Amino acid sequence: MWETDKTIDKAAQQMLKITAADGVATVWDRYEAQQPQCGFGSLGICCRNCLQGPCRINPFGEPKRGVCGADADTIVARNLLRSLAGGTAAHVDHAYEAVEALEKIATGDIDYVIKDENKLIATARQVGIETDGKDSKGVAKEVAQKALETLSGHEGEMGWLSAWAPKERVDVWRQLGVIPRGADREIREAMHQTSMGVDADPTNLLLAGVKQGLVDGYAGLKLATDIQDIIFGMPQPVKSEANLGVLNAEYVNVVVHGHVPLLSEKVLEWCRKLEDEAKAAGARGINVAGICCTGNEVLMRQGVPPATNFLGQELALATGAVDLMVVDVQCILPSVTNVAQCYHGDIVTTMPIAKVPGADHIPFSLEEADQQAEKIVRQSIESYKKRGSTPVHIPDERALIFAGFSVEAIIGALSKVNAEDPLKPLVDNIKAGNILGAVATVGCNNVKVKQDMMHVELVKELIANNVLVIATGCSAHALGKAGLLHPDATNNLAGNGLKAVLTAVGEAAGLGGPLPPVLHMGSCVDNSRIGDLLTALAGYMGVNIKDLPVAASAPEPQHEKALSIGTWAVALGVFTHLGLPPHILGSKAVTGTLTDKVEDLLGGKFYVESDPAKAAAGIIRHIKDKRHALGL
Ligand code: CUV
Ligand code: SF4
Repeated sequence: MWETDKTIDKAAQQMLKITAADGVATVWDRYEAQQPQCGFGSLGICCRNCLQGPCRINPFGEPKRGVCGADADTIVARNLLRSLAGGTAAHVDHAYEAVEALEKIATGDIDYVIKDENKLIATARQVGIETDGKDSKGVAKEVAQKALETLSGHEGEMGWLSAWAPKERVDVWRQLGVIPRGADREIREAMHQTSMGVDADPTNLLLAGVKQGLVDGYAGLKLATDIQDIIFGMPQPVKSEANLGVLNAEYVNVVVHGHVPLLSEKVLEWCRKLEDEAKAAGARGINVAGICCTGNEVLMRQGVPPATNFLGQELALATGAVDLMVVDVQCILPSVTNVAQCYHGDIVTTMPIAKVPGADHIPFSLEEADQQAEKIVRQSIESYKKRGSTPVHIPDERALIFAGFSVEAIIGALSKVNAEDPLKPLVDNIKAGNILGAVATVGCNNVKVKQDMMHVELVKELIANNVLVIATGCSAHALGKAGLLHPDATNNLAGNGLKAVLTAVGEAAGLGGPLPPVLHMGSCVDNSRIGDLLTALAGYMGVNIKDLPVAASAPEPQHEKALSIGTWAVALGVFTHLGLPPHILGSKAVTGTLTDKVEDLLGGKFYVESDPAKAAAGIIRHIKDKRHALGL
């Protein structure tokens, strides 16, 4: 049963048998072909930042220094800072796309609209814009202007951070000298700082890493979420289904994959508009499904079913039922074109910075988004016509899920229990111990971990112990496929205290049953929603975020983005579990700082544990300690 060693997802297991029988390589095969992976790289003690290298440090003896004299601590810290800058750049560039769209909406140059005026006004006020007597386009213009300062301001404290971060945190960060200026300046500085012959001080490099975490949190995640909510609307609870069984052989199947909803929302619109053309081509209609975080975006706001998470992207194509996969940026395996060629379906890239050999490229622009989305959807119908006798294997696996839990939606549900004071029922139940604490599970799949296993086993253990779980990213996908985004999981798997609370809230909110034990809060950039929730909870309880009985976990982290998000969480004061170590173990100093000493400075730290039961125990121990310190 080799396929059960690779993934716990039953649909993925079926598809792996098919790709193996057909001799089509997947991410798991390529991982095997990479064994053994380089020990120096794994430990982070390889440097190729200048042409005198590459230099490698021998962890067991000589040489202890690179050609220039850099030692293991310097090299590890420098490599980590570069990774953090890489992850941060990805989120900030994503946020920039949304800001640019808002700016062009304000000037009337594009066919997007403002869907959530309330969020626009609330955002404007929070960042210090006077809104009285201004129309929404005028306000949008000023919000976009402020956002651009956060992205590219060269001096002063980052506006989006000042507007949203709790005062206690700002003081801590100011003391450490890590409050960022504009995002672009900080990312540029990190690249400079890590270039040959600049910074050799591991502590200074790690503090610069904290700064990147703050850039990621405020100029990446928070800014992207805020602007996307303004343009596409605030998520509200939706019902959907997850896993490859959401593909339908009788329909034209379009898969949206990547991260930025500017394109996927338009594609969805055009799939609805061109339904009749699909029918004329012999299909029953057009079926849209999502992969990775753009899948989460259109799930949260439109109920589009997620087909699979990161490790399943090739397997979706191997069903033979995907007529077209349209991608934007991030987490796209270059191998998708090869798999599509072996089975069926067109791969369409859309962004100037993300092309894949063998794919069709239809450049996306805000000005011509409609024409391009129309073209893409038409191409999917043409591709459907060519499906012909391609064998189609769609695993009969799909789980019912609930998603769309923005902070506003959660408060909305709680206000059905207490309209005047919606956070009171939640906090009362935390204080009474019915809810032990809360954990956010976030982030990716990683081929080094059996797909979804860490996410699912960890969360089952947490909810059985009355820990409320909120989830985003590929973690939410994993939990959805495993049935944990559904009220039945509350009834069957949650501890009695948690079950009682979720049932009371669910019934008051008119769901006719409990809320799911895991609340799906969105994509990776929507981790900002988790930050907002923690800020609100701490404010309500009159304590600091670092004192709350909460934790974060990236059980199967893969992308540099997961590291920058995790660093932001630690900077907020959150105990942050990683199911795999980053490439830092070659420096005892760096590892010791991040998993221990940093707690004295920031209140949060990293905790690495790859066994789900042990990780759950470690997280629960932390939550109990925090409860104890609060006198609970
Ligand atoms: Ni942004 S970053 S594998 S899609 S969560 Fe999924 Fe989420 Fe990690 Fe990529
Ligand atoms: Fe080697 Fe120093 Fe150059 Fe890195 S920067 S490759 S350690 S000489």
